[in-house]
Amino acid sequence: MEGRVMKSTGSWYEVLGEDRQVYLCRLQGKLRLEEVKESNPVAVGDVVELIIDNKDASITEVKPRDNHILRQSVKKTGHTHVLAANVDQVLLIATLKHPRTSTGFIDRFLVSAEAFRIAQVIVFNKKDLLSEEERNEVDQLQNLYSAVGVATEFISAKADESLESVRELLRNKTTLIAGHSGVGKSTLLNRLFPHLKQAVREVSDATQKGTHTTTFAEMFHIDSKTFVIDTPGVKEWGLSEMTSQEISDYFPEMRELRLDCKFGSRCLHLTEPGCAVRQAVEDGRIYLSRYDSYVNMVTGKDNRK
Ligand SMILES: Nc1nc2c(ncn2[C@@H]2O[C@H](COP(=O)(O)OP(=O)(O)OP(=O)(O)O)[C@@H](O)[C@H]2O)c(=O)[nH]1
Ligand SMILES: [Mg+2]
Ligand SMILES: [Zn+2]
Repeated sequence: MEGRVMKSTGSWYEVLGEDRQVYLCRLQGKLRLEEVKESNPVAVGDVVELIIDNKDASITEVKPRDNHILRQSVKKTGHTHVLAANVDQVLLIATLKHPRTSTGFIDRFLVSAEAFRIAQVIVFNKKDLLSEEERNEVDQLQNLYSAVGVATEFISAKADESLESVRELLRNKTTLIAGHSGVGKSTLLNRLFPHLKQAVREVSDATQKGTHTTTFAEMFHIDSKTFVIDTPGVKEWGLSEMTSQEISDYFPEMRELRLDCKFGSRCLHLTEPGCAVRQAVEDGRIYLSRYDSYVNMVTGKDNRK
């Protein structure tokens, strides 16, 4: 029988079978040995083949993935960790404060998603905590990101009565929800789908820096075609495997102008003469904060904030 992995703790897997039952499975030994590159051979979102033998269920095969999202392994063993597989879009929750999500972080996140060829959405949360002025700041960020083709929303997961627009974005897709610890990922999921009961930290935010409420990526089955994946808060997204050239290609507004640069596709838009990208920044056609993020990424100063 085919199934989809909902949760993995390393040795046990929760798999939703075609019969709508959830099975607690182990990996068949052979499968475990074959895998070398990644620290986890089976990830949340994987489509797998199951055998159910009396009371024991095991995963015998992992079907080819449409895509996957990698994360640098926490233990820095050189192994990468597959955070999730077969994802239609990633939804980044960002907050102006409690905690602050920097534009540098947002841009690194978008670049990684571009690299995995996965569509992106940004939801700015905690509107209820913001002053008029701060709300204007978020409005401007929304303009900025819609200009580069990213859908955005501005909400309060806690105070808004209707979150219909967000629910609409998730419909009939597999969405990975990402963002720093404390931005409200689990809160939003609980509001949208109250039966999920995700653990939410109910304490004063500021004193609890660095604690994570959600510790494993976990996928929830909302209806036959809608899945959402809650993830633990991330501090950084690895860019280590990308060349400068690739990074510039993952900024769509720069990719578009690259052939207008004097040095064409060899231009890194740093100090080269006749650079169309730098000209566009000067003319205000490319946002300065995006260009700054780009420069920080390629010069490696800012890879892990
Ligand atoms: N004021 C306000 N607080 C919110 C809002 N959304 C979430 N919070 C609070 O922010 C805190 C963190 O929320 P969580 O949902 O646990 O955050 P998370 O992103 O799941 O965090 P991790 O699981 O650690 O990655 C909780 O105290 C929530 O009540 C909001 O829109 N407004
Ligand atoms: Mg959480
Ligand atoms: Zn250039």
